[in-house]
Amino acid sequence: MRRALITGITGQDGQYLAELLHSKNYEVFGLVKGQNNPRIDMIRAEYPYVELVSADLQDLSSLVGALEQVQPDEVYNLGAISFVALSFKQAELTANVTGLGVLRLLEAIRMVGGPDHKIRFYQASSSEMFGKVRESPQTEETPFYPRSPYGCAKVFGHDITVNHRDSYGLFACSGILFNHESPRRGIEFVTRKITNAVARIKLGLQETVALGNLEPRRDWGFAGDYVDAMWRMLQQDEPGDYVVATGRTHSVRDFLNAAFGHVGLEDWERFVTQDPRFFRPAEVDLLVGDATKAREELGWKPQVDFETLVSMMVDHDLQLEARKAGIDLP
Ligand code: NAP
Ligand code: G4F
Repeated sequence: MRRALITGITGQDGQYLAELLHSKNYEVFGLVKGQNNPRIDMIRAEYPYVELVSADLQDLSSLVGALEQVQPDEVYNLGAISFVALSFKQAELTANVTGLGVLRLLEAIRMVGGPDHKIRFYQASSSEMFGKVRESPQTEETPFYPRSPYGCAKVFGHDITVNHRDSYGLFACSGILFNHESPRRGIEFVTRKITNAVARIKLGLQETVALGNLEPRRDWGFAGDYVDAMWRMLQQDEPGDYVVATGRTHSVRDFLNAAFGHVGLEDWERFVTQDPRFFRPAEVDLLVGDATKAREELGWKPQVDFETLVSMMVDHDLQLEARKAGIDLP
């Protein structure tokens, strides 16, 4: 059995990747941080096949210890401070975890993986690195222009991954993933914030939702599709960097339209207010990716389109919120 270590196991992608690797007969190990992390119980209950290992991306010796214990064939580095808005308020923490954390993990792999560098490494890079985009659609060759401390940290993580591949011959891949969502998406991100509010408004549990800028456009895909691309990258003969995207872009306004429309509330403007607290010091206005390389070399293409994704998330939140409120759905 192959052994995989996932950092960020408690996050959205960590959960989908654990399921995928388990279905492929891997032994799955998940790195968890903290002394009484409330999300550990959720992982134990819902993913009982995942073996948990304690470490932190801010602590090199803990990463060396985790790798020595697990002896993985593959390491997927999904752990990060991943919320762009938070990165403006906690920039140093973000640089430390999201940026330097990648270097620490790569160095730990060099130490534990030995001269043969048997451990394959995946880095969760981000379309946020393109920031103020230099061209559209964005490809693996598009220059980076990050617009947030998070984006800057991800650029460092990407560059140090490429550097360790070039310098030490590590099998290290960087997946430049565009936004991907699901019912497991954190409630702080705009898609889930909207679908949860739509469900609660439809059920009469909430009157309005306060948002920030409605104009930015994102290339939104389904997280379950995107973890498959991560795995495919580590099965290639040679390591490389890949854009993973749908090639379609929608505004936050479009997302609102689709989400409220799904429950028959076409006049969504009356349920949405705008609050300066949710605007960012600098915005990424437009992201749209060209995943030709992933399609041609990995045989990857997205299975879930934008409309299906929105419906899936709204339906999930309707069930969730109705159950919590003791409401019987028709
Ligand atoms: P997420 O739900 O926010 O999960 C982030 C994970 O990082 C959590 O498991 C969190 O653990 C862990 N983490 C935070 N600080 C850590 C530390 N100091 N040491 C170890 N682990 C730590 O993120 P996601 O959406 O699944 O995304 C996965 C990765 O892909 C992230 O690196 C993200 O930046 C990147 N990415 C995401 C997207 C997207 O659209 N989802 C797009 C491009 C790239 P706790 O639960 O214990 O806090
Ligand atoms: O959902 P978001 O917070 O995602 P964002 O900033 O695009 O970042 C996500 O995708 C990146 C890939 O490009 C990942 F690397 C990153 O880890 C994360 O997963 O915001 C999307 C857009 C932004 O333009 C934001 O300004 O929605 C806008 N927005 C408007 N009102 C809002 C809100 N975003 C949030 N979170 N909350 C609002 O109330």
